[in-house]
Amino acid sequence: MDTKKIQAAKQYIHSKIMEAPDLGLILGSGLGVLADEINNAITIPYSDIPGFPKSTVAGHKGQLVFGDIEGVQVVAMQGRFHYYEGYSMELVTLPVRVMKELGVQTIIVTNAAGGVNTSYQPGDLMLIKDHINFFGTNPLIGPNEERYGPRFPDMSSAYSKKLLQLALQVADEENIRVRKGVYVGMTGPTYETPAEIKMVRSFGGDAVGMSTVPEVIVAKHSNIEVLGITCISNMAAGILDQPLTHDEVIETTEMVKLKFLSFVKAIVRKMNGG
Ligand code: R1P
Repeated sequence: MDTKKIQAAKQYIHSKIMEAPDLGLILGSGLGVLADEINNAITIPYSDIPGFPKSTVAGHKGQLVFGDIEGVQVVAMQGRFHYYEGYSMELVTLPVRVMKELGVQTIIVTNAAGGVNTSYQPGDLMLIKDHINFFGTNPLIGPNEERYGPRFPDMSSAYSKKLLQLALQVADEENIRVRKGVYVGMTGPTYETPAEIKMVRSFGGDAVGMSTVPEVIVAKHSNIEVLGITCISNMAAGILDQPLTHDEVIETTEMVKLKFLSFVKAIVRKMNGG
């Protein structure tokens, strides 16, 4: 882990912001609209931050937005980095390390993913109760920095049970139907084959995507509490007789954006005691 890179990014960001964030928001494909809801926003393009890579995927703007939502100081990643973009696991997860350095204690990680559970429908929101790491690698491989966390981190509750309960309660109060399931992370950039989806389902996966798992591993390593929200953007391969496209992913997230926005804002309000 390149601690100099983490410190350089932190110092640059510190010179630009007024207040340290408590909550981090990692916004998935087509879900960056949440950052537009931030009050008193200070926007920092990734290209200005030392060591930060570029966002290359459609639906990922490529900037950090600081400010407040529902009275909570947040930093939102309007666009994330994916392993398939050719970035190392270290770079994919660099923003999580930087968030920790800036004082973030909780992260809401979001993504668009294919529905593997056949009872799901495109447009559903799924709270992540657990994940399966199918990347074939792990962002913590390499020398361990004890200052951040232990060599062998416990992953038995990577997704905070407390926050999951809080989100379920909010869903109930706001009358929003949510699912609760297991997110399976694979490298991409190919969408999965029908045979792979059958395997994922038999392994207990409910949704499949190409992100989130590395970020959550690094967050958990440094003792950040995590809530995960997936937008089911399409059904995974082999369920419907139609090809999968990223355009469809973006279209579905556009369709559910109001539900997604009001859900996350209500969660933040509740986290803040509201
Ligand atoms: C595929 O359509 C893209 O959408 C999802 C997949 O992981 C992949 O990057 O993006 P997010 O996980 O960033 O939401």
